[in-house]
Amino acid sequence: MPITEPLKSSPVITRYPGNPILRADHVPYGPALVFNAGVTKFRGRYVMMFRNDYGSAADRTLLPSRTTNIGLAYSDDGIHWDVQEKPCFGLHSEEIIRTYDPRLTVIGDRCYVCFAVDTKHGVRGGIAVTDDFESFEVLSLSAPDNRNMVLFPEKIGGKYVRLERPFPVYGKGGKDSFDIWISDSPDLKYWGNTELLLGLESVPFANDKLGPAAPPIRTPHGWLTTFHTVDIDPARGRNGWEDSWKKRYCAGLMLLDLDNPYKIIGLSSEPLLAPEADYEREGGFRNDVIFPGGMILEDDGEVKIYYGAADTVECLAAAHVDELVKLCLKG
Ligand code: BMA
Repeated sequence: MPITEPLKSSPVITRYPGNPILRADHVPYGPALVFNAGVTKFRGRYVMMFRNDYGSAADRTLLPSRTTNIGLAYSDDGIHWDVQEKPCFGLHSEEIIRTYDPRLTVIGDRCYVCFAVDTKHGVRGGIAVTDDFESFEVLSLSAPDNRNMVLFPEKIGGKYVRLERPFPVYGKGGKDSFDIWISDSPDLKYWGNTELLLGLESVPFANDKLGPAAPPIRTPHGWLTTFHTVDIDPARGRNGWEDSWKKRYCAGLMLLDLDNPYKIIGLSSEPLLAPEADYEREGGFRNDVIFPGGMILEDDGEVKIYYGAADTVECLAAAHVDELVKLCLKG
């Protein structure tokens, strides 16, 4: 059933007035789109790994789809970015088509990157580690189809924990209907204890699929984490560069138990962010898409949320951590 209610962003969150904070023309190697970044604070500065796709709205034979790099930018304030000269990461082989949608988590003194990999035999979720954003060691690649992985920033009960989103098409009768799952690992290589965390039916503003968004942050009340939600309406038509785009992506928010993140202790029944701003709704490759990939808790309680908008630009919004927790607990 299409979602007929208008979807609005929560009043607790404010978009940065200078959005977008990163666009294709900020990047020296000429991509068409810059979006879906992972962002964290690492060794005293903000670091962003962003997705950049090549292509053109004008030349329809060049629609972006399979031509993706991952670029790198640094910042002292989390708002203004110094984009590095070259893309920094991507797996390359006969089998691999592209690497995309990075998410960054600092654990101890190392930075871990979760990413999606399209291969000739399905979509895999990968985890790599880096100390300098120049060399990366790949620690694990999942079985297909799985992606949208995010790591918790510390071990819980002696184990690493990740959220993930497999897409069991066959088991769901051949249609999209995807949920968020959770697994743990002793070493970030071998993953198990996999359980369903959040089913699509629990989110009133989604009817198609969910996926983890930015990696969780610790609060005294629980692990706070965003997720993306998708609703589809077959009546929607052209809404971007492609002939047809029927989906809308919003951001949702939930709170997980600190000692047992397999347990949801709060879930907002309304979107945290729904597409409303021009740069989220118009002129993009795929309009009406909000795709958070980074969340940073500042010392004063401000939470910065970084998100890709319309699969075209990277944006920032902020809220106070207490307000976000309240939103989850209110239900
Ligand atoms: C998802 C992913 C994201 C993208 C979104 C909207 O399936 O491919 O990278 O932002 O679709 O196109």
